[in-house]
Amino acid sequence: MYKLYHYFRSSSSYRVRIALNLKKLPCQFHPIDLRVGEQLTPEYERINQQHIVPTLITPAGVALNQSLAIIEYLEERYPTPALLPIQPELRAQIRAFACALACEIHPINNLRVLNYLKKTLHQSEPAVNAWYQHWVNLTLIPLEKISRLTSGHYTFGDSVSLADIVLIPQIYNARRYQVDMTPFPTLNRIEQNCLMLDSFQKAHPDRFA
Ligand SMILES: N[C@@H](CCC(=O)N[C@@H](CS)C(=O)NCC(=O)O)C(=O)O
Repeated sequence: MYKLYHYFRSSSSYRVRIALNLKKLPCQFHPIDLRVGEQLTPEYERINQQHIVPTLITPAGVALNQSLAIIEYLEERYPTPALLPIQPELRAQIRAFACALACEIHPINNLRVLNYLKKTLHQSEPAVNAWYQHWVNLTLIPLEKISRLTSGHYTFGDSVSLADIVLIPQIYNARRYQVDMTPFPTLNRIEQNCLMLDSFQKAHPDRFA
């Protein structure tokens, strides 16, 4: 059985929960409460030296870090249902979409970055929210344009892919920070379609609050 160390509202944890559900892998969930700094304890450091969630422990007891690496591991280990198509060009485009979210937006809007703005640089709540919204919009605007060209029922055609797994948690997070989502009708439509799936519903933060 897999064991996932996660936090309910963490978007990178949410990604892995969706992937585990899509692959139909039973998993035991172990909450790490980021609000009280549980990610900073020496116990957690043994399995995640970066002090961030998620960490997936394999049935053989190996600790895996970094959500995209974990999802790629699951894809290699359990190829069906596939989260990436066979065509190399399409695979690269889907990975690029996922990277735009996971590597451009996420690192600068992460909890520790927002806390640094608040606590160390003494920025006000509205200033921190403006920071968050600015960087989300900068990437969602081009992703809306891309998804108009690539989407069917989901971000790339009619099969759920890595792109959807990364997109849906980011949209959830954007709503939490009051990002106006009305300029992104295609992304909203994809979100609605994904959230009709059991694998996405069961991974939703509300289920773990
Ligand atoms: N690139 C990492 C990001 C992981 C990450 O930053 N997780 C956040 C929650 S979404 C975290 O644990 N933050 C703790 C902190 O900022 O102190 C991944 O994809 O797994």
